[in-house]
Amino acid sequence: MTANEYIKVRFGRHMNECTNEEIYIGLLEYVKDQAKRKDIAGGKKKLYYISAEFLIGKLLSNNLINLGIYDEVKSELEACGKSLAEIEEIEVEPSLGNGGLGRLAACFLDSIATLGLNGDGVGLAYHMGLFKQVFKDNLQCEEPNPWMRHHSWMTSTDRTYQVDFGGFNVKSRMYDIDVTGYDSVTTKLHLFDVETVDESIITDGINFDKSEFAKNLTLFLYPDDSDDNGRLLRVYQQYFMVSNAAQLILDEAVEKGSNLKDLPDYAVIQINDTHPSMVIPELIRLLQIRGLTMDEAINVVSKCCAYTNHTILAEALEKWPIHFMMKAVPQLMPIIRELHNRIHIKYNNPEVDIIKDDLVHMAHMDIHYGISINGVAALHTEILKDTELNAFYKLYPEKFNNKTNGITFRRWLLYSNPELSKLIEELIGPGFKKDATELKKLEQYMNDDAVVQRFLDVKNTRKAVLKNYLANTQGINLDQNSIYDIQVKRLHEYKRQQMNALYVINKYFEIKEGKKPSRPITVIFGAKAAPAYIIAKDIIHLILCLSEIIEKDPEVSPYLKVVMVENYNVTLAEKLIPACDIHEQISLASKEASGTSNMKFMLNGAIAIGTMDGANVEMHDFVGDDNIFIFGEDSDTVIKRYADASYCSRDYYEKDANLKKCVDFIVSDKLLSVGKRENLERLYNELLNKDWFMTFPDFKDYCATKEKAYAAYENRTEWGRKMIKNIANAGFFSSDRTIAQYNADIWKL
Ligand code: 26V
Repeated sequence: MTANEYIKVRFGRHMNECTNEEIYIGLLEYVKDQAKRKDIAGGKKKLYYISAEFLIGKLLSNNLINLGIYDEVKSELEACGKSLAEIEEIEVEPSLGNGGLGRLAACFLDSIATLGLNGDGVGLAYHMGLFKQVFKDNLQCEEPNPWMRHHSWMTSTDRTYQVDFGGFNVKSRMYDIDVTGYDSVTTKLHLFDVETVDESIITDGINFDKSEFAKNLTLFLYPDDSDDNGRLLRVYQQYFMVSNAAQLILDEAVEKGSNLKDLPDYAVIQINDTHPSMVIPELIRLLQIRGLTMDEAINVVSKCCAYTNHTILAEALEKWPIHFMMKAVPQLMPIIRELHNRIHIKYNNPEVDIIKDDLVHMAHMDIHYGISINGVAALHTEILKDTELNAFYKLYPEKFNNKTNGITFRRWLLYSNPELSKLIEELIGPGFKKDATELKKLEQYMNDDAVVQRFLDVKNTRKAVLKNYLANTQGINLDQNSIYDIQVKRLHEYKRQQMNALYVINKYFEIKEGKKPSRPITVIFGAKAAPAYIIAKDIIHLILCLSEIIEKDPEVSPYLKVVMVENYNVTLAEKLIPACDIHEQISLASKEASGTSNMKFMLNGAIAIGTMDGANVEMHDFVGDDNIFIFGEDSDTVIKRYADASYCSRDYYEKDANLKKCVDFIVSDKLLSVGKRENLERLYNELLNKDWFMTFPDFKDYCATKEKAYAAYENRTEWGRKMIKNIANAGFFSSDRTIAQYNADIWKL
């Protein structure tokens, strides 16, 4: 049955008599139906990828592509005078992640299904997701995002569980989303929810009564840097997630014939960051209830679990106070104490204890009682081994391994950049769609100027698409002839959006002084700040104020524009990334575990300005000095600066007149005329007295490197060659490669 026929049966009318909303609903049901007809991945052993976040983005087009019916449905729509793009506008993006960690989980699901592996995702169905960002008076405000009220891809299942907390219990229900592999099988994303959640307890903005856990368990996704109040709720959420996951895992194993002592033959569990770590004691608890001894249960679970670390930021490594655990999940504490005691006796080394100062160190539990611990880029894994987790590395060198992150090329090339995809296919054939390393064949065209020009043309096409999109959706006007210089990622001081903002100030002064750039520059930001992360919100305020001042200044605005897109999400990323000329990957070396937008930009022919951090290091290895703009201090220098506490930002400020001028501008009358004194002064003082992520030492080099990049851009053909070099070498960063490595080294499905 075609989509058209399906819709006719569903609504009793031909597609061209239906509203866009009806067509969307019809297509949603049609695709669900088509997905059901695909084989479901099978096998004795199954992977459970447990994650608090799955930032899956819109699914209609993605599923159409993976099911191989995209072109067919697109033409059917066109025949009725409709475009798939306008139907897609109806779809609401599920808001189930903060950033890279959640998007990675979504890319992984795509690759797991595409490789035909027997693996499902397990997470939570947050009713309001992460907040929706709106700008008012140049400040970020947060609003609930009721994405679930719209027609969604979730299907209710009959699977329900009881989850016990201290003093009460709830009944959960599992909802499923089909994960379609590209020309392959389907798998599932299981999202658990609880029927007692009460959306009416939300007061203003995203505030709600945090004390009534049954009413708010799955109400919101916890922003990565929240208040203390929310932290206890976070423990409840995590336990709710893993108790459901553990019950599902055991039930499915038993259904397949497991006697539970052989659980490792039936299940492998990837713990995505420490958020699902309680699955270890929970499984041990449930196995004991089902008849295993404590020794047996610990032994079995220790062979099933693997942990991925996504950050070295100490404040992000979860340590839960025992009194939180005693309140939320008292039944787990005896087990965690037992796990702790065994380690304490065995190693007699406080550094590797699980319980320290009445805090439960979740990562420590994962490492002791798991088969694997991996970092997410080569440099990151080395830093874990050498410094942060060195004591553990000495105990278990064989457990440590690297799995450099990846992205799914279906979404980030085939779907988001069809023009580029088509050009590549014309040049090297369709093989790259299944085997990303085939992109390497593009290098043979680097000296063919006519082909180079076609890559530049595709970029221009995508710049026009972005221009139209931002004009229509956010009232933003871009100059298509300008350089699109983009930094999109969560707002965090270590990612150093503030350094990019200081560069903008520097450029503003240059233009004022008559030094005009040879081509207009558009600096585009997209970033949400955690609601309680004050300085991050101040940085957003600075950027929005700069945007306003420059826009209003006729001397500067023809040459420089600052844009901060509102509510940066997957859908916006799909428009921004293909249109980008230069992307900013400017984290303080050693702090960005991997980064994944860097890979998406590279694949789309944008050139990076970046530090030797995260996966940038591996990108640099592939393309060489001429095809990426590297600057700044390296991770060894930075780690040493922290170790000897030698950094003093004020020294740099006093010694560098240009830097001083830029920093002082933050609290100038000009900025205060559009901004808030409290916010701007706080940011100014933070930089001057602390600058914990060391923007000042890298600032000069950063500015010089940007000038170099902008100058290089003017040699259009040379620039086009750099683009091809980047695209041709992006194959390594396919999540198909990453997942194949997880499977070969850890999961062994
Ligand atoms: C969490 C927290 C929690 C509270 C304090 C501040 C803070 C800062 C960051 C985080 C996020 C940690 C986990 C995370 O999202 N890591 C990101 O994972 C991506 C996928 O592996 C990776 O590409 C990014 O480099 C890494 O930051």
